[in-house]
Amino acid sequence: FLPDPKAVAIVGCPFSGGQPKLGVDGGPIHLVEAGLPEQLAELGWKVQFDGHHQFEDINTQDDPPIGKLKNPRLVSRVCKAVADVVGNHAKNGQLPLTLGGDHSLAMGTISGTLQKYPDACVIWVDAHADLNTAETTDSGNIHGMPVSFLLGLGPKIEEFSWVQPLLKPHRLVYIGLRDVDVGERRLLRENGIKAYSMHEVDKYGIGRVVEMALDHVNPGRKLPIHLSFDVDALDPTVAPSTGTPVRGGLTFREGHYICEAVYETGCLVALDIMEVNPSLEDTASVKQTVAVGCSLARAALGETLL
Ligand code: B3U
Ligand code: MN
Ligand code: MN
Repeated sequence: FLPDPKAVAIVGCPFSGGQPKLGVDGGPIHLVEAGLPEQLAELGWKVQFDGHHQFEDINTQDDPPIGKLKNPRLVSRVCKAVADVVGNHAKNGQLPLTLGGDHSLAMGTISGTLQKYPDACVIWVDAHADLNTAETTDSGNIHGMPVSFLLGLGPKIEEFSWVQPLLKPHRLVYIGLRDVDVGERRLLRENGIKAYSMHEVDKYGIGRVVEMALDHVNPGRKLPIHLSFDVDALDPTVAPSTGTPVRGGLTFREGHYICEAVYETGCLVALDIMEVNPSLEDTASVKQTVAVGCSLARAALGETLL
């Protein structure tokens, strides 16, 4: 099932409609300007990057909330477009690398991956579970909800009817959680979704946690893997420029170890690097966060293994 040996397609998604803070749409632009395409080429990848994705403009006046959901039409249409772009790259035998932008985009990227690889599993690295439904969400920010759409949890919303609930709870695993809402905890429990929080990272170490996570979603290491990495999984001292930093996160090495171990399986078919926000914090912090985003991507594409 593996993509053409070493062909990656960078999907730049300057999009911020899934959350309220300005600037996260600058993430992909900074990651590319920092030289990510060239860095991947240097690792021996054939890199396709045709410029950042252009999204249709939907005026906020024309996009009132549906229930609590904010910018629902905009988020839905953008994610649908991203699903098709990612799906087409996958069908082409390329590994889509999506640069966010906010994490609502993963509703699109994972839908795209599942078009080509219906049995793919998902490793979701994040401080948050992003599992709220239209019922459980407090904030109404859709970047806190993409996983529930992919799993088909919660009330059906006409606007999002294009999202096929193809992800099965036992094909999803979380690493890095430490800020999970009450409703999300219930959903994790009720659906038997495996999650390795920072507590487990401390208890077992990152090596054991990644092994257990892989054993859970991908027992024989035969299934395709979609790795969706929210940089807020990292400690704010490591990745400060992100919309919702939470202290007590992954170290630089723990984050990279996850990427390396996933690369090592030979099963990686799609990668997201999300929630880099270059308009938050000082210049040095932005530079550091962008550099970390690039090096996570390189680690997942084989840089650190000799
Ligand atoms: N769970 C909260 C907070 C949140 C989720 N994802 C991020 N923040 N980045 C929510 O809004 O759903
Ligand atoms: Mn997230
Ligand atoms: Mn997060």
